[in-house]
Amino acid sequence: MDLHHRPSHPLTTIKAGIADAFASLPAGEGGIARPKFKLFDDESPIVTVKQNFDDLLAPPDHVMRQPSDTFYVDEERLLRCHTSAHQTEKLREGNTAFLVAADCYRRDEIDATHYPVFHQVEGLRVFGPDELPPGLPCDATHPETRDFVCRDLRACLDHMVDGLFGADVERKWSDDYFPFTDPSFELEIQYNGKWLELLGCGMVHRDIMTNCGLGDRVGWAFGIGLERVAMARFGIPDIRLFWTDDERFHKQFDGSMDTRFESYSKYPPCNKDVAFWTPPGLHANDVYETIRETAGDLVESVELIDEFTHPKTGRHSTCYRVCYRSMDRSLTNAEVDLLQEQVRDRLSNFLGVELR
Ligand code: FA5
Ligand code: MG
Repeated sequence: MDLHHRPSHPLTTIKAGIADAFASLPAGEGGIARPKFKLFDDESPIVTVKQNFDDLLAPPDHVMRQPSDTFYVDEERLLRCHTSAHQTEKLREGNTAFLVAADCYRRDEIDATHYPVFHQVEGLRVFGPDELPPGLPCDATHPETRDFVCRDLRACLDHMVDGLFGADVERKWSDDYFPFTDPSFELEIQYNGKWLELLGCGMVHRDIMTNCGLGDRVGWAFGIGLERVAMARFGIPDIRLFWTDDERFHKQFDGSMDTRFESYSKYPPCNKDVAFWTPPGLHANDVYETIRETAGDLVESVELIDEFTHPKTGRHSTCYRVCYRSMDRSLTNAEVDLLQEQVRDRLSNFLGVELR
């Protein structure tokens, strides 16, 4: 479950892109310096009900508390359903600017954009009295202080979105609700003609600050889903692909933010070899062309795997491996056998080769 630790995995790249954005924030309003955000990305996925819900002020009847929505380990412990589960312990440990990257678990619908395991990055920033513009009280109920914290949150997240998607991407901020932030917002971006929900965020609820011994401080927090970002940024069509061991997926990613994923079929391939005596002057492209004419898009690749010249007769033999694979369905053996028969017939009838 440590996809975001695998070198060059798209989720690792997005995590790094987010960390980079928070390391390169422009100065805040009035030139106020930015703190250094510490990255935690090795927290155990098993957390307590207290960490995941109670400490975050989730009401007793919150839907996510139900075993139908969350994976419980026992009555006291569960697989975290969001990285917010680490907010209060990190605050109590004295961290005032940090990111938490981790796998999260939810019983959710399973489709192209939902998966029971996904990844989030949490971000949290605490402001002390000397980090607010002059004259603003460090008071979470003060309207101007609230406005300032929300503006700062938005500026930081805008900078992050600039880094992940470019400054031109269209964004939409809406009010949202989370028990642990007040006020709360959601950010969507325009992607492929649709609004894509990227993250939830808000001003850290003052009761949380108080419970963590920070009643005289204010702060903001956000949580962003990494799969959504990676799918949009790299053009990955299905969330299940993050879990594949297929080299055709992984070899496309090298840690660059500019990768455009090229789809390949996920249906099983079927290899068939064909060997023949090659008449002088026959070009390999003629072989490829003949096979393509016969089997069309059901051919994924044709590869020359063997060739030799007979020591006595001087005749030349070649062997090609044809990989059959449909982009949209599983091919039956009978179907592939028939295609291969047709390929063999054509090679002998049209190219005049002698099959071996
Ligand atoms: C939260 O999880 C809040 N903890 C976010 C937050 C943090 C708010 C801090 C305020 C302060 P939400 O359930 O909306 O919020 O999930 C946040 C993001 O995680 C979503 O926008 C989405 O990108 C991603 N996400 C949620 N569920 C799934 C899923 N099943 N599969 C993939 N991504 C998901
Ligand atoms: Mg949401």
